[in-house]
Amino acid sequence: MSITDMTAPAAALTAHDFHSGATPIWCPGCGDYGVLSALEHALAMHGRPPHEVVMVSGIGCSSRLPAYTSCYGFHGVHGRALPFASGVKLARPDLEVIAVGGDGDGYSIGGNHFIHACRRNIDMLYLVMDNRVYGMTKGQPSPTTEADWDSDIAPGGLGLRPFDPIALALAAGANFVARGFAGRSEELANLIVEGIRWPGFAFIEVLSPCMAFRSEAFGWKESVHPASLTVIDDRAAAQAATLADDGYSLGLLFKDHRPSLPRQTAPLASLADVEAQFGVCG
Ligand SMILES: Cc1ncc(C[n+]2csc(CCOP(=O)(O)OP(=O)(O)O)c2C)c(N)n1
Ligand code: SF4
Repeated sequence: MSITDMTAPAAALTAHDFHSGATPIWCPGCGDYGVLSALEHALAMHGRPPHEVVMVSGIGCSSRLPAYTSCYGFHGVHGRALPFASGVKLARPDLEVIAVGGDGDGYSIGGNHFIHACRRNIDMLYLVMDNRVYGMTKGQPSPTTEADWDSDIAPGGLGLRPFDPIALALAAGANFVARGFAGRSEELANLIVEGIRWPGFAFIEVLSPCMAFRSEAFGWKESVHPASLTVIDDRAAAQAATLADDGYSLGLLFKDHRPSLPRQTAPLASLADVEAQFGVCG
């Protein structure tokens, strides 16, 4: 490399730089295409190259996303994206860590990890593509499915009350809580950049319709609307606004400033370093 090359400013990144070249096998019309596009644009705007970004996922259609990006990726075990992502971030705080997955992955089998990730506040982005159904395993209801959602697999509906992931995240202590929509890719990209740059755990619930098992979710594009406000540093007010909300408000809903983990910025050398981070005694 010549001296001129070494001093030349790095070329601006584009969304294309974050594309792996693998063709997604998602169904035509799946909302996850919009999320992938928004994420690639967001990463380009953020400006860190693909080799400095780690994408972690569990299992599900949505959890295939890391393979479609050129970043480092880990497609792991169902419901375990967050513990793995936490380990990566604690060991390599110099890397940008993004965990992704579906509502089944993150709110059912991974629900416990979700609660504790909100509480621990490790610096990473968690993007949940919520289609209110298990897409990959052919349409079982998830924790966000409406009680009366009728399908071949659950005739008449399960009769179980869904929970609101935004309310749960607030109750568990999350400090950056937002909702996006796969069909509004540009807005979602801006929200994702904000989440990546937030110094702590950033949670974005993305409404991402499953066309194969919930084609009525096409109608979500008529239901979504901008949130009337972002609540800052007042968790009780944010919770009250969430409980009064119709569940389709988009944008940054809450942010609160609280110190995040890890507190060091250099890569950790050993398990002892990780234990010291968490105050684990021998
Ligand atoms: C331990 C374990 N239990 C169950 C499954 C079966 N399984 C695979 S994906 C999935 C649900 C996926 O739903 P979601 O996370 O909402 O993703 P989507 O496919 O809708 O994007 C389930 C139950 C599994 N792979 N591993
Ligand atoms: S089954 Fe649903 S979630 Fe899975 S790829 Fe098809 S449309 Fe997307």
